Formats: sequence, structure tokens, C-alpha cells
Amino acid sequence: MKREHLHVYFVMGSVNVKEANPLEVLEQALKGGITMFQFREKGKGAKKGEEYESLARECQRLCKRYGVPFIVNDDVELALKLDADGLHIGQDDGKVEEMRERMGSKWLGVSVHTREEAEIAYRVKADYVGIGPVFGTKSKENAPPPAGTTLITETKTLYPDLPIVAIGGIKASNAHIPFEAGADGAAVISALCESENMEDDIRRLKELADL
Ligand code: 3NM
Repeated sequence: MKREHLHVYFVMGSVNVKEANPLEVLEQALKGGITMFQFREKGKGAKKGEEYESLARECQRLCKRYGVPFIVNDDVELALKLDADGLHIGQDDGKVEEMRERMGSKWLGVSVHTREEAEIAYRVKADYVGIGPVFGTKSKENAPPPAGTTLITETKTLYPDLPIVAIGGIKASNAHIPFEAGADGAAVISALCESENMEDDIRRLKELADL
């Protein structure tokens, strides 16, 4: 993968779009120029079973049409079944090393919250790490308190060749903070799901990522 794929990394599931149609929201984001998409169907009211899989497939189809990588959150079986471009895991979603093996040459992203976790992700050759929450977030249940950018800077210094995406409360108006700290990209849920002008917000995030 290229670091550019992380620039504007849209993360979404049906729970995040409230009454809206997730596929319409995704297509708008793809038209606006997101650089990667993560299917994260989690939280209260999340789809299950067949509905879950078919939503994932439709999201993947849309991403393919726009040439944007499609990543599955947490679910290695689904990622493999759909031949997704990659898998993103947290620290409790199975052993990082095992997931690396199972995904083979596909991309593996790992959420890390400590230096030790970053070291493990680096050692097992994760393709990128997600670091957050930089700011406060309402999109993740039981999210830890805002952590700022210390770990981003440390990780960048210790492992300069490991791509970093910042997450948690990031929007166009504050994204310069994680970018200046060393992040390659911004992963966002609410910034786009709740955006009043998605095209403009994506453009602004991209400009910051390119600096
Ligand atoms: N992971 P929003 S924060 C999915 O810190 C997720 O690991 C986080 O949503 C972490 O852009 C988060 O709306 C939620 O704040 C990001």
C-alpha cells in the first residue's frame, strides 16, 4: 500500500449514518475523493448475518467502481471471503501475528494505543497503524480518553517506514494537528457522516495531508 491511501480514510457502518442510506453516503464520499474505505459495522443496531454481508458486498462494489481500496474492520473471515483489499484490527480482534499470516499479502492495519503495541505491529509487518483517539469521539463505544498526538510522534520517530493514520474526533478544522505530529492520514467517521459539505471537507483534509 502507499501512504497516500491513508490520506482521507473514511470509516463507516450503517449505525453511523442514522436515517440515511449508507450506500448513498459512501458514494458521495467516493465522489468527493476519499482515498480508502473501511467497512465498520459495529455498535447498537448494527446489521448481522446476511444483511451484514450483503451491505459489505455492496460497499465493496462501490469502492471498486471508484478504484478505492476496501478494508474490513475486525472480521477476518469476511475480509477473506470477499477478497477485500485488507483487514483492520483492534487489539482484541485476535492476535496480530495470526491475522498477519491469515491475510498474506493483503493489507493489515492495526489500532495501537501504546508504544508496545506499535512495536508489535511494526515487528509483524502491519501495513499501517491507526493511532487514537487524538481528540474526543462519540463514534466508538468505550473509547479511551483523548490521547493527543504523543504516540503519533513517537511512532513516527521510532519506525519512520511504518505508515500512520490518526483517528478520533478528526475533522477538517483540526486535522492539521495530527498531520503536523507525523500522521500520514486521517481516519474519520463523523467528520464525513455528519458533514454539511462532504466534498469541501474531503478536499480540505486532502490538502492538509498533502502538505
Ligand atoms: N477508533 P470519529 S476512535 C473507530 O482511537 C475509532 O482507536 C478509535 O470516529 C481509536 O471520527 C474511533 O467520529 C472513532 O471520531 C472515530
